[in-house]
Amino acid sequence: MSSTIITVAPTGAESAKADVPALPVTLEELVSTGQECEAVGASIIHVHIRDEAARPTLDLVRLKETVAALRAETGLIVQLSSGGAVTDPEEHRLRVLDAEPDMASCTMGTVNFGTDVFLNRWEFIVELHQRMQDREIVPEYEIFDLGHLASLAKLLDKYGPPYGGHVHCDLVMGVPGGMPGTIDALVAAVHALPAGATFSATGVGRSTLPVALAALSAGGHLRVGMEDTLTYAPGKPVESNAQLVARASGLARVAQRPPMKIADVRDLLSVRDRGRVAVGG
Ligand code: KMH
Ligand code: ZN
Repeated sequence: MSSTIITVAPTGAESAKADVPALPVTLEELVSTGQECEAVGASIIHVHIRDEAARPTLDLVRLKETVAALRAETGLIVQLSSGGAVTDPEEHRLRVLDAEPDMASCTMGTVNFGTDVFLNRWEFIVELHQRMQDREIVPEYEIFDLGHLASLAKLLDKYGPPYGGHVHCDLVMGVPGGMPGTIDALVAAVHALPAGATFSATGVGRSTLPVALAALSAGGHLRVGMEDTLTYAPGKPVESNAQLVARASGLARVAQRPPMKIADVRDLLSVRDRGRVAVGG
């Protein structure tokens, strides 16, 4: 493995703009964030959007505008979150696919999420997986806990591989209620990946750096961003998503696995070229 996929998750659904002024919440902020992150090594953008009051939304019109704008203004692979916020109903989460992103997340099971529950029923997961197969959207299987990899094995066995045939997972580590952001947990998860799968990893909060270093050592890829990390160093708030991507690119270079070119990421993950659509087009 010669280079590193860097995914940026710039916004998430959990932080409030009022608390985190640097969080990109408007379409303009998201596009400029995408451009800045692409310039310093990101190849995939994992997108949660906000409404006019900066609250999380899965509004389909806004999602379509977002996909079109990111395609027009950046070269990034656009991955929409089908996870949304813990309060989003299943039908809204399935509807995300109608925005025809390049990729979408597909969380492989229920997990306690702080004091909330991020619910992902088996039947819902199957529906999401099958709709992505039909629409030729590449899933990123989100793994919050080791048992989610057992569910992924069962999903692939019973319902077949995703569009393009390649399996890519993202280990989301350190969520209170999920697997811890430790090297032991990462190694256990890597051992349980489907044969031939690639993975990225992200460590929430303080586990960001240990998880990134462990992922690189284990041949994995990186996800960073303000969805997962708001503190750059003790007492130092993150200034921008590009700051986190630049640090990830630096780590990848030190590991002699520099950021992967977007065209190579498309090939590796079998992401379809849906063409560039003009904003508003
Ligand atoms: N916001 C979390 C409840 C995903 O994007 O697919 C779910 C999440 C996972 O962020
Ligand atoms: Zn997300």
